Amino acid sequence: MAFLNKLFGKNKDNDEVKDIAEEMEAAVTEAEEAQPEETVGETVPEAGETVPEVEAIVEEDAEAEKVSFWKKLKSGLSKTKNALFGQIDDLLKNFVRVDEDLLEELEELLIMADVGVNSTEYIIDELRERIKDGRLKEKDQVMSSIQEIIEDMIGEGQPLKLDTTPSVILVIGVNGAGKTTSIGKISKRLKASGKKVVVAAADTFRAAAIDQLAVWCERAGVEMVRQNEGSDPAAVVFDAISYAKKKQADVLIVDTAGRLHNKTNLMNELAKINRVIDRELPGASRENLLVLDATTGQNAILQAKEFSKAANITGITLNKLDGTAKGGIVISIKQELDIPVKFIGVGEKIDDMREFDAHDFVTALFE
Ligand SMILES: Nc1nc2c(ncn2[C@@H]2O[C@H](COP(=O)(O)OP(=O)(O)OP(=O)(O)O)[C@@H](O)[C@H]2O)c(=O)[nH]1
Ligand SMILES: [Mg+2]
Repeated sequence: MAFLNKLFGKNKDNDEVKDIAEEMEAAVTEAEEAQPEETVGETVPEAGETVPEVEAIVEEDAEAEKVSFWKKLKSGLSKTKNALFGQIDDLLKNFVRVDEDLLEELEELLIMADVGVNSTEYIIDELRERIKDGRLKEKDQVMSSIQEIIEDMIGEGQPLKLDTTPSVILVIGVNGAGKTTSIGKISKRLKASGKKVVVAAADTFRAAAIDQLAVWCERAGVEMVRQNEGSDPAAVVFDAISYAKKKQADVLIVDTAGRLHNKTNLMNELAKINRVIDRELPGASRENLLVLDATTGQNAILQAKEFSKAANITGITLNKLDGTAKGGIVISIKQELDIPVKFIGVGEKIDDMREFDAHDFVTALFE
């Protein structure tokens, strides 16, 4: 049943749909057994044909998934919200007018909440500007003004650019930032959108790194190319590129080590992997995703500056937003690095990641 396979591929973990699909498949088999061949064609939808009831369930499920992620995002950002906006709320209670004194206190709060010095200055200057031109008069407009300013600062989310077959996503970042986990999550999302994904296990340094990645690939239902621990990561990437070409994969995702004997080794290794990709896949769409751990706050900015020396970072995956009060780092990233945040992670499970949406993010912080 091609259309049922298609359905499973589209939503592999959807037990409800799977159950219904299985029931339908059983019913179809029964019908096939009971009836002559010619009449079966009339009752069984052809590949690609829509089955309205099942389509509706798939849509409902996507909606439910969206709602559950929104809840996770909101609860994940609650510490940041309390640390930052809860305090702004308290601060506003002590002020009657919107004046320089209030701005000064606000400035301190924003800096304390990991919004970063430059971003804070920008926000305060914008507020001052709004006070001057009369857009901000009452203190109950302060919060919505900050919300608007932050949303403007962060800008629109930017999707991955994966135009060629294969395209390449190189995943880099310090150890423990969540690279391997993110690869599992991203692979699942890409697969669900119909892309064929191959993953290269190019973190050959850490014991068990390859097996850990294999588990994530299994969960995501994608193939992985591996060599032994200790082998040359660039050679793994070379193999994986050949395999991706042979299999006509849409996307090759490369896991890398977060720690080597020293930083220079790490950066040299990344540069070498980059050269292999450039040589073997000239003209391919490339994403160099830097994975950052939101709980490290401003330190994440320093990491980004360091990694920028080894690779042209095209996007950031910001993980562990759940349970940190340092979510304000998103604002700093945009302001200080001008690299788009492409994904955010709010948990350890395979569905705990989404494409970054500035409006959703800021709304979750303020609502
Ligand atoms: N709470 C939470 N934990 C996360 C998130 N993303 C990753 N983690 C956890 O962070 C830890 C490290 O994740 P990995 O994916 O192994 O990190 P890595 O960057 O591959 O680490 P190395 O391979 O050592 O360089 C794991 O325990 C993950 O479960 C997230 O969004 N939220
Ligand atoms: Mg890893």
